[in-house]
Amino acid sequence: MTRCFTMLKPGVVNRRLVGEVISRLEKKGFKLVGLKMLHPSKEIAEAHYAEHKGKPFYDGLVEYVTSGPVVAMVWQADNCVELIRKFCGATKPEEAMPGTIRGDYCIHTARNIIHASDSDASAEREIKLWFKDEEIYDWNDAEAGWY
Ligand code: FUP
Repeated sequence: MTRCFTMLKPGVVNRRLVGEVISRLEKKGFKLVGLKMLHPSKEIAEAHYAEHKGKPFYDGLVEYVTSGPVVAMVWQADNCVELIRKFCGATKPEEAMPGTIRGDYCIHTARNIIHASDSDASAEREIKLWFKDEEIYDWNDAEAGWY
């Protein structure tokens, strides 16, 4: 079992798509082990996107992510990062396949509605950044064998 950090960006909350996106992730079979809504500080947004510091889109990205509440989640599954990245689709909406979250719900890269960790190492770093240990619930999954 591996974990993936995901974040529904402020546009998802504004557009009333929170339930829809979470529902799609749940139906796929990912196990939700952490969930919270918060308005990110500049500090956490900058730490989260540190690898992009200095790039032309960085300031706008931090401004967007701190512009309102986000929904932060931790999902668990075998090959969780790879599966969730596929499920989210390409970073650029014009490259994201229909049927993926980005392919179905956004038009602009800068508003691509969801973040998902891009490796197990990033997932570990991001989960530590956004969640306390006691906010993760590895509940007993009686249905695990059906996915
Ligand atoms: P991803 O891992 O798919 O979220 O993509 P990146 O880490 O490359 O980019 C992080 C975020 O920066 C994207 F979700 C949106 C934003 N971005 C832009 O606004 N313009 C770009 O050209 C690339 C990324």
